Amino acid sequence: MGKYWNEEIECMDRESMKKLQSERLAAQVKHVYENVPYYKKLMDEKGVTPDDIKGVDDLHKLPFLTKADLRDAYPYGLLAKPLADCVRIQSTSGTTGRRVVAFYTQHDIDLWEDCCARAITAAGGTKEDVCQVCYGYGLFTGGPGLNGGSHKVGCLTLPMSSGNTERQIQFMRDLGSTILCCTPSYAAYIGETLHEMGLGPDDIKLKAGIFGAEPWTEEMRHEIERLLGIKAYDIYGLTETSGPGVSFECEEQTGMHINEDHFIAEIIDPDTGEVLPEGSKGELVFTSITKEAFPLLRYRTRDICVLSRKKCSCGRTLVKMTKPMGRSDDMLIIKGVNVFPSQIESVLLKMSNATPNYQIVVDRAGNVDTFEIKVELSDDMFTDTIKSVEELERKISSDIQSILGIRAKISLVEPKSIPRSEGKAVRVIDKRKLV
Ligand code: DLL
Repeated sequence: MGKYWNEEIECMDRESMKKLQSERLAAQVKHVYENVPYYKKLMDEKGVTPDDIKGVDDLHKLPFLTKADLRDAYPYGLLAKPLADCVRIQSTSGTTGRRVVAFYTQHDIDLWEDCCARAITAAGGTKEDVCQVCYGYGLFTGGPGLNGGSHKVGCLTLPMSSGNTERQIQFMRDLGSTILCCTPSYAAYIGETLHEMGLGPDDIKLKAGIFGAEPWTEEMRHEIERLLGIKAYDIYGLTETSGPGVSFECEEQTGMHINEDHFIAEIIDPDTGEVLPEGSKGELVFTSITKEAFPLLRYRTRDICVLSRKKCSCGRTLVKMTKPMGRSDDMLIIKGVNVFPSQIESVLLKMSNATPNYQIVVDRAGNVDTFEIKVELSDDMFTDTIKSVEELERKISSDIQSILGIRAKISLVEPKSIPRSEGKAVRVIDKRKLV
């Protein structure tokens, strides 16, 4: 097997790709207009009909879709196929209230897994490889997506999920894993644990890793490569557009190729919605042109990045996106989980003896995120017994964990001790310097 999973598509000339995208886009717009009343309404409001969308050059005429639309339409309002034709749902990590539920037909799963197969192949994977998947399995798309891609390529697949790191390393050694798929922070943790066990890269057979789902720096890439003795490849995606595999890195490691036969990418000004020319930094917007059950048109990802069509030495012609350089909303990714400050606020508002004055402090210890929430006590509570303060701390901690699925260190602080700001409150202090 060569270095491409689908050479015809991955190396297609621009003109042919645009033609393919245009045909698929026109058919997709018709499909959603006829099958999703929510979309029909949005398009009618904008005065656009499927006849107006003949190809990629007409894309800008379509309305945007946002996370707020997904919430409004939850759970079935954006389904474009009968439920009986759907075979799977997946969902975003740890978020209640803002949960995104994505639906898949068998055809959608096949396409998604195909995208992941391209990523694995670009990282050097073949049917000779042993692929250890330590992304979470379940509603999160990481485990199922890379698992499916690994099967397609024909690798021996180890569906490990995350956790129990020493056992991960033992399997890795016993079965001779050659490819590792997980979040970059977990990869670094596996690397550190390997060294703590008195072992090093020579004691394992790993050659490549496929890491994504959260921001990571070039420094972190080098650190993981050194700890595990591998080449580390980035992979990007979001639940709304299937999951991982929307874009993937090749051996040049200078950005991720977008699977343009399935997703049309645009960069817009997040404030005005204006489409920006290639090379501009702005918000990434995706239109999925092949998905049947949950085909989002002009979906605003809130991820800020730059697109480039500069020739790539790998031979692929698929447009490249930089690593996301931040977000145009307030979403944080902590320990791989998407966290909105409003979720924390909603927990605090339910407590009569804590105030909604809080500050989230995120940092990195080694390569692991730390997550602390400072909460101001009410005046009454401040003079209360230590026992009742501890009880409040425990209650906040368990409510946060049940909503987010991750633990936060709760620090109850004196009334009025969190600095007040004259403009917007500074709710988040992110010391991780990820971009
Ligand atoms: O994180 C899908 C995924 C799984 C991607 C495994 C890669 C590997 P969500 O939980 O919906 O889906 O989170 C999507 O995560 O909008 C980005 O902000 C962020 N993100 C995903 N990949 C990367 C990456 C999965 N490579 C949100 N670098 C996206 C930086 C990333 N941020």
